[in-house]
Order: sequence, then C-alpha cells, then structure tokens
Amino acid sequence: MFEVIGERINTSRKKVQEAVASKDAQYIIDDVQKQQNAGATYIDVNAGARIGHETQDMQWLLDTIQPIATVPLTLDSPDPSVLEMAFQMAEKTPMINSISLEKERYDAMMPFLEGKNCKIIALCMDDSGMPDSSDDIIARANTLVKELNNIGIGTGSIYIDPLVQPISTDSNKGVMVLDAVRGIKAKYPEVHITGGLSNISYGLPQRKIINRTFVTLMMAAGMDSAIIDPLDEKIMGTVRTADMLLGHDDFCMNFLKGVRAGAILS
Ligand code: THG
Repeated sequence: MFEVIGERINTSRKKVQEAVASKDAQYIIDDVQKQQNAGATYIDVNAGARIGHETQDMQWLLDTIQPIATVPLTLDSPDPSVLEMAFQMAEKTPMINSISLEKERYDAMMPFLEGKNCKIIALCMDDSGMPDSSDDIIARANTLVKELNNIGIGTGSIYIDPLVQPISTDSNKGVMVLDAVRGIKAKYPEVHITGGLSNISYGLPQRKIINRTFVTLMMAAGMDSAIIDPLDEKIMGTVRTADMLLGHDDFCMNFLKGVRAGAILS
C-alpha cells in the first residue's frame, strides 16, 4: 500500500514555526493526531527553518510528538549531527531523510548510517546539482543503492527521491522523472520511490490539480510513497483511488473504508 509521509511538521510552515517558538505543544500534538487520523504512515519532522535552533527545536518536537505518535517518524534534516541526535531519541525505528551524493553530506552520512536498521531516503542530488536527464537520475539512484547496500542497508529499506523539478521551466521535466522512476524500478523492483511533488507545479497557477495529476502518473510509473499533506482530502482521495486501480488494494478494502469514513469523494 502507498505510504503517506505527512509533511506538516516543518518549521518552514509559519504556524509550526510560531508553535515551536512559543513552545505550544498542544498545537503540534493536534496537528500530528490529525495527520495520523487522515492516514499518514509516517510523520516527517523538519526543524531546519530557525537558523541556529535546529538541534533544540528537533529535540523539543520529538519530546512533544513521541508520547502521542502511533506511527514512526521521518527525521528530516541535511545535518548529520541533528539526525544522529534525533535517531538516538527515536522510540520507534525512524526513517532518515536524507542522504545524497553531495560529497560533504555523503561523507558525513555514511559512517552514521552504517549498521543502522532503519529506512533511508536517498536524494538523486550531487555536487553538480539537480539531475538533467532520466539517465542521470537512474545513474545516481544506482550509485546510491550500491553504496547503501555496501554498508548493509537492504534495497527494500531504501527510498529513492528522484527530485521533481518545475515543468514551467522545461516541459520535459515530467517525462524525465517518470521515465527515471520506471528505469529504477525495472532494475531494483524492491526499492521504494518517494519525494515531494509540489516542485512540479512551481511557477504555475492552480498548482494542486497539477500535483494530484502528477502523483497519479508517478504511481503508475512505480512511486509507492510521497511526502504530502495528509489533510489535503483531494490528494489523499486521488492517492487511495490510484492505489486501488494499480492493484494494491485487495478487495478494494482501503478504498471502501475511505469512502465510509467520508475521506474519498467523487
Ligand atoms: N524530498 C525529501 N524531503 C523533503 C522534501 C522533498 N522535505 C521537505 C519538503 N521537500 C517536503 N515538505 C514540505 C513541507 C511543507 C510544505 C511543503 C513541503 C508546505 N508548503 C506550503 C506551500 O508550498 O504552499 C507553504 C508553507 C506555509 O504554509 O507557510 O506546507 O522534496 N526527501
């Protein structure tokens, strides 16, 4: 079944930043409970926006969230020391977000990840920047899978993020990532594909219909997880319906459950 990584606990969101600054634990608890009730399978926690406060903010968020969390957390930071601290604090085996092929980050992350039994998001980013062809995305994914396998991370624990780029800058950016996802899944059927989707619609109006249509296409190509807002009923309905249509919902049980809960509307 499609895995929904709930994206809302991120200090780049104004209300979350205000709640963290004023230590409003109830706001955070309510938000996490809403995401869980809406079907989040992980809760992403990103404390990166208040410069100089990330370690403390992450610590406070984990202290606040863990007593009420019913699903594992996705620890989201580019800083290995923040991830190390958060990993130590995690009560349920977390997902790490993320490693990339950028040399400094890669060199700091590999020793940290070695021997860890956790899921890991691997970004197809290197020091030359974003990938510029589907072959480039596939080559970067191959390197990430091989390197992570070498330190004992099984292919089934790897979540490749192919990095979605704005279609407004180049009309090929949609097919580029869709072709890459098909290529990666053909070579590594067990690997997971995840990522944020909203970059696809950057610079265009009516962004949400673009994001929803794109997630459907990405799922057909092999995406089986995404970092999205579980409280967005339209994208959640789209994801659940696509999952059923792709044969990932035996007897349409999850779809029917969603309809009965009022969570899926025509
Ligand atoms: N890949 C991976 N991790 C990621 C991303 C990714 N982590 C961060 C981000 N991208 C995904 N998380 C969010 C969290 C919140 C919002 C978007 C992505 C969000 N944005 C509002 C918007 O775009 O309108 C604005 C914020 C606000 O409310 O102020 O809410 O791609 N591996």
